[in-house]
Amino acid sequence: MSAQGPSPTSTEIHAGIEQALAAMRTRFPDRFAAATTEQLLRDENAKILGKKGELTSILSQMGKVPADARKAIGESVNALRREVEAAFEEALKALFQAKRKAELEARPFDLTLPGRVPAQLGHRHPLSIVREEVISIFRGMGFAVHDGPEVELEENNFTKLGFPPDHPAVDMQDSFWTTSNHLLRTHTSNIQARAMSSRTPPMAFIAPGAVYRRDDDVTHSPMFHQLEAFLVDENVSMAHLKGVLAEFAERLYGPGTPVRLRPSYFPFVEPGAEVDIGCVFCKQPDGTRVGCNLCKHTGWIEILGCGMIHPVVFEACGIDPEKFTGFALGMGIERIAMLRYGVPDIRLFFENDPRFLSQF
Ligand code: 2U9
Repeated sequence: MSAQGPSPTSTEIHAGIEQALAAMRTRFPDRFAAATTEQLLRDENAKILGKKGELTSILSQMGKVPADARKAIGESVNALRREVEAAFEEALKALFQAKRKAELEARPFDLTLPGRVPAQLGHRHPLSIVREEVISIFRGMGFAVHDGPEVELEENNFTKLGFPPDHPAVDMQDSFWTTSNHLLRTHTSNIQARAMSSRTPPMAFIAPGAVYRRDDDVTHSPMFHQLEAFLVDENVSMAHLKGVLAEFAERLYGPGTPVRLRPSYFPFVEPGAEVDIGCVFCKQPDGTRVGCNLCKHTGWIEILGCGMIHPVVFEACGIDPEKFTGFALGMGIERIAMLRYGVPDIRLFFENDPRFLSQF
């Protein structure tokens, strides 16, 4: 017999535990509600669920409970634990929301402030704009688009195009040689030389790309871009060439743009011609051209060169010149862009100065 009276029976212990659990269940919502900061809430949670918490101490009495009652108590304890955990998460969320609300109310948004201007968006380079426009015009006429290497054999760049070895363009001084027989292509005609050497006509394609020449002044850059058009079939005549030129001029510069051909010499064509269009800068509403600085007061502007492919070129590329004829034309993309936008110096295209590029 102890001084405190008889020790409780296991049934009494069981009842006592259930009572303690019931008391905790009614109290913990108020305890969480009274915690006004995250730390207070966490402390309160630890007092219930922590290692030395109330629920843990209740569990420590389980040893004194008869085995057949342990299952029921275990279930009650686990149920209460889940309720407390859920209530803790709820209370934590409510605290965060209240804190955010207080922050927003303390620093209200000023809806009258101007929005932040997004970083300036980039756009295509003026040369890309013009190149894509020219490509799309030729694609519309049924020409395919072909590519080729920028470092090329002398054979494909000069020999097959009928350049004699002593032609000034073949000279060391005028081209960028990488080895004794390789150079940076001086025109995109290497693409045509390759196409003719590996395939048989008919063929109609354009060859756009970068080309390299030892030149550097306001209208010449050591690297610039060409676009050549090329068509080979039986019975192709200069009339087909003129038809393509007229269509091209109208699509690029507007309906009714006049075109004229002036005889000229290029080693890979015969006959060869330079093509002018009626000046787009001094054209009057009645269609007459009064002359301006850009057309040097002639009313005409040169835009490209062209001609009928020389039989010698066909022979050098293994195509029968008795059976096939064809035309070719070539233009400098920079020149077309300079005329289009009134750019006075070709070097501006390659300096990447935002003050220049942002104008397009
Ligand atoms: C092959 C046969 C013929 C392409 C042609 C031109 C005339 C021409 C210049 C325009 C300005 C070069 O960029 S530029 O300096 N080009 O005048 N190009 S005929 O003739 C060819 C091409 C390939 C096999």
